[in-house]
Amino acid sequence: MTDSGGVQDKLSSLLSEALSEITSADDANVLQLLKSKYAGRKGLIASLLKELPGLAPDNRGAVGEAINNAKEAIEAALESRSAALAADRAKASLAKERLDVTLPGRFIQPGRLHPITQVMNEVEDIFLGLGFDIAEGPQVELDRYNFASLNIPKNHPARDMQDTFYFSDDLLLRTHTSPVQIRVMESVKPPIRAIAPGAVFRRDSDITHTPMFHQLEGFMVDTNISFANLKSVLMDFLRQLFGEVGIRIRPSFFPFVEPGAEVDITCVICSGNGCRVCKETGWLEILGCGMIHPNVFKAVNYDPEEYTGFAFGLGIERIAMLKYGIDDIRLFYENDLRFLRQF
Ligand code: 2U9
Repeated sequence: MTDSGGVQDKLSSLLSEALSEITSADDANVLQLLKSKYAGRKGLIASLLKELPGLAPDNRGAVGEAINNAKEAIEAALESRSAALAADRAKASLAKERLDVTLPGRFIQPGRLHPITQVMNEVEDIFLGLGFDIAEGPQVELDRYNFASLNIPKNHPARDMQDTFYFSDDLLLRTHTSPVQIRVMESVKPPIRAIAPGAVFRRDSDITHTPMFHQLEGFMVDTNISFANLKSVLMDFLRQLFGEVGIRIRPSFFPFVEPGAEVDITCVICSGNGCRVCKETGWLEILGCGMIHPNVFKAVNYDPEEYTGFAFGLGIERIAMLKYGIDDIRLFYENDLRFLRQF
């Protein structure tokens, strides 16, 4: 027979030990361990309860009740200590992670379109307004589209290894966007009114040439298209792009047009008085153009007796340089943000 006084003594020392350990616990893991040490299924309270059957029957009720009270006291202490620790943690993190909602936000530098893209878009918009469609084609081209169909014979200097990037005898990087127009004419019948904007490639590099640059070519084909139509479209375009400038048209030669011409505007830098940019002439060459050569029509199976058409081409970088007074084309491709942010 176990002595009930002995169990009571054990219980009261267990309780005071538990309460003192719980009040001095300073982290949630320690509390968890204390919970299983005292109040768990195999804890000290449970092992005291196992001693009940050994007590005199008269004492069992009172001792059992005392043990249950002690268990409840321990559980209440665990709970209140756990709440106190949680409150301490919240207070500490509030003190450490302070958020000042009145601070100004960080400025994010907005992106912008590259100046060449801006000028390209501006030129495209003018021609869209004149009723032209936009056509595109591959940058890696066949000799046939880039040269042969454009009346550029085998021995023409434009085919020279010094100008063209070749992959093989037959395959090259397009040197102009003219092959796009050949592809358009092969796929549809006139009337056609389209522009071909895009990157082109030539083996050339100095302050006015980069190996990759952008062209915008345009053409119009129908019955009875004349040089007067060409002149009117180009004058309209140049007035929209540059305002009320002087315009002159000079004869010139390109293998894919006949007659061919070049168009000048009065120098935008010196207003025609003569300066370094216009080489003292007062004029700036702005684009090339002409009436599409009958041999080009024959190459796409158009009857040159039935159809006529005009074509023109301009370099976007050159337009951008004149528009913004930039004297070195390479600035466009150095990705210096101090330069690019100005546009
Ligand atoms: C087809 C028929 C004719 C397009 C033309 C020019 C004249 C011209 C230059 C401008 C500056 C090239 O970028 S640049 O160096 N282009 O002077 N382009 S006529 O003539 C065509 C095109 C396609 C089927």
